[in-house]
Amino acid sequence: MAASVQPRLSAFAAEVLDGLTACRKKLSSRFFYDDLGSALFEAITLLPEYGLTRADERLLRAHAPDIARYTGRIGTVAELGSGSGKKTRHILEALVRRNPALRYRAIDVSQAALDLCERQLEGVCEISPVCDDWMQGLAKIARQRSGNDPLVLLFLGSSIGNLARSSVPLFLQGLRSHLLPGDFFLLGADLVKEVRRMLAAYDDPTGVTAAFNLNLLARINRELDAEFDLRSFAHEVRWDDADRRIEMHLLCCRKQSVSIGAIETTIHFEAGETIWTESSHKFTCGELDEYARSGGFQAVAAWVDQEWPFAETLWRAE
Ligand code: AVJ
Repeated sequence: MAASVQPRLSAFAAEVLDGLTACRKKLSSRFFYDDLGSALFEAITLLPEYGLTRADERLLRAHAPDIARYTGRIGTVAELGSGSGKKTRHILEALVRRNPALRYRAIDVSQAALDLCERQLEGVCEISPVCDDWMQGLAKIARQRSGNDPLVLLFLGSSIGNLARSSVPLFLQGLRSHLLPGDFFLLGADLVKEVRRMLAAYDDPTGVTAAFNLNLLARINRELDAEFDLRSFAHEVRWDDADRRIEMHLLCCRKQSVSIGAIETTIHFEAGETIWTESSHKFTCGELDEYARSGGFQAVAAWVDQEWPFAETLWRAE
């Protein structure tokens, strides 16, 4: 009999197989952002309880001229994740004044996200997006640099919070390896604040964040031919004081088995068992300064929002 040809699993299918057959079930928060998930995240940024995005934008709007004063004339602004373009506009407008030939290079795996961002920022400066994962996209930009003007790398919105704390130094060293001495790194990071406020930011009463979390199971149903009954799972949010992070879980409310066609597997759940779907770490300013050093950067300046403790920190590559 001819050996059957096993189609290679997609990254999502491989993650679902790994994560749901582990002894503590988990799924990577990377997979939240399909079209519906991205739309739900945009809705989250409008929630009164989720102060993070507004704090980030307030800081960039208020301090873009200060940031430009520190960086001076810049040739390229690169960004990890394209975002909506709304926050980045402030930085680009301040920097293009010092260099009309400024080039903006957003890096994202989603072409749709890049298209949207490009439309939002049309006319501000030259835009050339890079559709790739962060590290490879940055490597490409490093190879294609021309001229002697330094580069500013943006990593906004506390996306860094999704990384495990222990993996942050290596991640930063990876970024640093694609930069030259004199380049800059602008990092937006959410700070530790009252537990009550942090929990509310991830557990809004309208249920938008719950929908964002549950959409991960809906996505498995849609893309991997599975039969999750979404109504038997509940959104759960925890604060881990030791690791200073918000955790999101999907709590299984009854004992059940769920078949997932694309990976030819049935997953068993006990009542009360959870799937861990996200960690959002929260930082202190001192900790961010230490990260700068561990990554081969020197902390140059930091701005903190008064309404919603959130930090914008500017580092220079050593
Ligand atoms: C986009 C990763 C910064 O962790 O706060 C929002 C995602 N998750 N609500 C965060 C998110 C639940 C967000 N980041």
